[in-house]
Amino acid sequence: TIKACIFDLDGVIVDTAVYHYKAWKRLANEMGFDFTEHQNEQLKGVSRMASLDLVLGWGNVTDATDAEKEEMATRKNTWYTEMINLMTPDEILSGAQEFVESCRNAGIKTAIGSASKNTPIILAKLQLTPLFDAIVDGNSVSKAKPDPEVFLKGAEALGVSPADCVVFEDAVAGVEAAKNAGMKAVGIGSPKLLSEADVVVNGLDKVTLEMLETL
Ligand code: G16
Ligand code: MG
Repeated sequence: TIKACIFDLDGVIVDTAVYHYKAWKRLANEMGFDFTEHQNEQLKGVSRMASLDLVLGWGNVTDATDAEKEEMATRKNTWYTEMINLMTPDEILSGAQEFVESCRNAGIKTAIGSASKNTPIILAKLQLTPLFDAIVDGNSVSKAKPDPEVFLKGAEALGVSPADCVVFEDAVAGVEAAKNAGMKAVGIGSPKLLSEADVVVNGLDKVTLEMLETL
């Protein structure tokens, strides 16, 4: 039986991808190139520095030093956090809050497992922080998804064994990370893309507690 639900943040609880896109695009534009929203899909679930490497690759920027890269990532994050600071609970994705609440009411533990270092501020803006028993994010992990570290740390913090956890993920690398952790995975998004998941739905508004027992 399922004892814990671990939720990815971006793309599952809230759609911050649009803000990441605007901020990365601004950085690219300042450097004299551009990229598409389609390319931006590849940045989902990917850490900040790995995202920067992808963006620089699209602009054929190959000569940036580590110090320059740090400065670019900081510049992007400043624009990103300006937008994040304006977020309100209206931006919580449909059914997300209700589903997390239904888990808690059923005695199922809840955690966030995100690559984002901005997780604390995002959860605060959405007024969701108290709904999670544990928060594991980009500030507390050293290995990015598909490494299972983020979800294993979540299970450990909750005191639940990995086999009794379900992960909710919108990114291919995130579903892989859940599977690498020995957990069940519910994909949020395209069944074609997230084929490694045990089941795929298009949002938490489509998930029920009964569904969890069939995984
Ligand atoms: C999220 C986003 C990624 C972003 C990463 C790091 O992951 O999906 O696009 O690059 O966090 O974000 P930050 O720059 O805020 O540390 P997740 O795991 O919540 O989907
Ligand atoms: Mg995500």
